[in-house]
Amino acid sequence: MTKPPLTLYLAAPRGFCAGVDRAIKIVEMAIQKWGAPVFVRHEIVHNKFVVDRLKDQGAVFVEDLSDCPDDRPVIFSAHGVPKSVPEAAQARQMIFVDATCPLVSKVHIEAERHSEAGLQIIMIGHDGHPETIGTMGQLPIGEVLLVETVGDVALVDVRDPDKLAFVTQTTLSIDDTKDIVAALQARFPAIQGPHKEDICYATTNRQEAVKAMAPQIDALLVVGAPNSSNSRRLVEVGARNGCAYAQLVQRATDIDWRALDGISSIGITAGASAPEILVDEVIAALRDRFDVTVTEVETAKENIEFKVPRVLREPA
Ligand code: 10D
Ligand code: SF4
Repeated sequence: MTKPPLTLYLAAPRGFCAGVDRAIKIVEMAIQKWGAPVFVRHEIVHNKFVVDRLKDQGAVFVEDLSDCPDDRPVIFSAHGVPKSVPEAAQARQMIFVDATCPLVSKVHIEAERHSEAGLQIIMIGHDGHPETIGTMGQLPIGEVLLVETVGDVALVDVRDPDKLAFVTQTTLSIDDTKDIVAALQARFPAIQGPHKEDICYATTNRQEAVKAMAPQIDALLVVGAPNSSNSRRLVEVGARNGCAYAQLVQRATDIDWRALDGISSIGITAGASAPEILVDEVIAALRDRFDVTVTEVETAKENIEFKVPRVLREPA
C-alpha cells in the first residue's frame, strides 16, 4: 500500500536549552562524584523520560527537602527554589547543589535588587508553577504580588503605585506577556522593569520558530510534558498563529492518528525539557504511516552553554 505524502516542517531551534542541559549534567556529575543515591528536589526538568533515566542512574526525586536524609547530597531543580530551601539545607549541614538555570537566578537577583531599592514587585507568572514559587520566595510574603492575566492587573492591590517593579517567569507566551506588561504600564506609569520582560532566549526562539511554520502546516505536534510551561506555550502559539490542530505529545504513543487523517503537512517542535530522542521517535512513527519529506524551519541559531557549579568540576 502506498503511503500518503507528508511534508514535515521541523522547527529549529527545538528541544533542550542551555539551562536544561546544565541541570541534567549537574545530576549526572553529582552521582559520579558522591555515588548513589543523590536526591533531587522536584523533577530536575519537566520531562518523565529524563527523570526516569536519571532514576536508573541513582537519582531519587522528592517534592520536599524534608523527604531527604541529612547525609545525602540534594540538587535543586532548574526551575529555582525559594530562599527558605537552601537555608533549610544549610541549617541541616547538607551537601546541596543548586541547578537553577542562571537565567532564572538572574530574575531572582533582579527582584532582590528592586526590593532593596524600596520597590514592591509584581511578578507575571503562572500560579503554583515552581519557577513562580521560587522567584516569589526570594522575598518575604507580600513583597511580590502575582498577576497571571491582563484582567488581574486591574485588581492587583499595591502598597504604593509609584514604587513598583515587575519581573516575569522565563517561559511565558511572548504575546500574552506583552499585553500584560502594557496593562501594568498603563495602570502604573512609574513601574520599573526589564527592557521587555524576563522571557529567556530559548523560550523566545522556540516560539518564533513555531510562529514561522504555523501558517503553512495542517497540524503541529509539540513534544513535551503536560507540566512543562514552555512546551504548553508552544501549543498555544501554534494554535493562535493559524494551525488548525496543535497538540502536546509526550512521545509517539500519544499521537492521535485519527486527528492526523488527511493532512498533507505537519510541524514538529519540542519544549526546552524534551530530549531529541523523543522527537526522533515521533518522526519515525510518522514515517511508518506517511511518505515523509523533512524541511527544517530555522529561525535562529543557538550556541549558549552554562558551566556546572565549581563543586562538580573539582575532584571528590
Ligand atoms: O515548566 P517549565 O517550562 O518552566 O520547565 P521545563 O522543565 O519544562 O523546561 C525548562 C525550563 C525551566 C527550568 C524554567 F526556566
Ligand atoms: Fe533557562 Fe530558559 Fe531553559 Fe528555563 S527555558 S532553563 S530560563 S534557558
